Amino acid sequence: MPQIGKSIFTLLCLIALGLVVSVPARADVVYISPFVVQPSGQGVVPTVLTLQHSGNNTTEMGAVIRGNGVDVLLFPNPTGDVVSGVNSKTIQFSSLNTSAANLGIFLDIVEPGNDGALTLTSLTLTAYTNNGMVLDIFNYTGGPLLLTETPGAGGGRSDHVFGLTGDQAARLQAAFAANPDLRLGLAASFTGVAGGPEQFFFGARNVPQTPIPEPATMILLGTGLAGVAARVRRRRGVSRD
Ligand SMILES: [Ca+2]
Ligand SMILES: [Ca+2]
Repeated sequence: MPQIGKSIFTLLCLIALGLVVSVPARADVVYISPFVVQPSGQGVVPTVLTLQHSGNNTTEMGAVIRGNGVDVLLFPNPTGDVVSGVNSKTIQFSSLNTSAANLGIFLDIVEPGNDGALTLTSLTLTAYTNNGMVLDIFNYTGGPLLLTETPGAGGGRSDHVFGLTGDQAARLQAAFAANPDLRLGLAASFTGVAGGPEQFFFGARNVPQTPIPEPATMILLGTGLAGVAARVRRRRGVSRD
């Protein structure tokens, strides 16, 4: 697609995201911290958006929105970065069993490139009714954010988490109280992408993180287990030698 056409298409997508109704976008989504949850694959966590860059393209962008009672995928990139099916779908807020204040937008990076990092350039959480009316829009406006994948992780393990500011969480909670069918959609974009797919899923932020053993710890752990096994064998008078 020519550059001008791409720009217009991107603009149309942004209009579809933010200007369908006159809800002003605000700086409401904030980066919280690294956060490791594992497993975090399909069917285990409520995945909302999965992006996969194409070929040598180093950007990833796309969105899943709600319209007329069905989910709609938006592909601002002509390469089509949104992975369809269960990988990208709006999520009913009630199914998350968490408060808006405790809502986590988890990111599972898969970035096997040299730097193991990518840069998040935008992130927008949108609340809809089930039939697609926009209730509220929450934007990350913190500027380009360099994010590194948890070493040795790959897919199926989240790396970072975002959340809502306190006052905006209260807005979402109020919208949910008034609209029990409230659904959440997501839009995101990255640069510096060499791998993928990148997966976003929702969850509670007050869950325990998955401990990631350091390599040295794992060696010690292995040695310790071998020692325990040897003692057990001696105690039982069993020898495999
Ligand atoms: Ca990961
Ligand atoms: Ca990278």
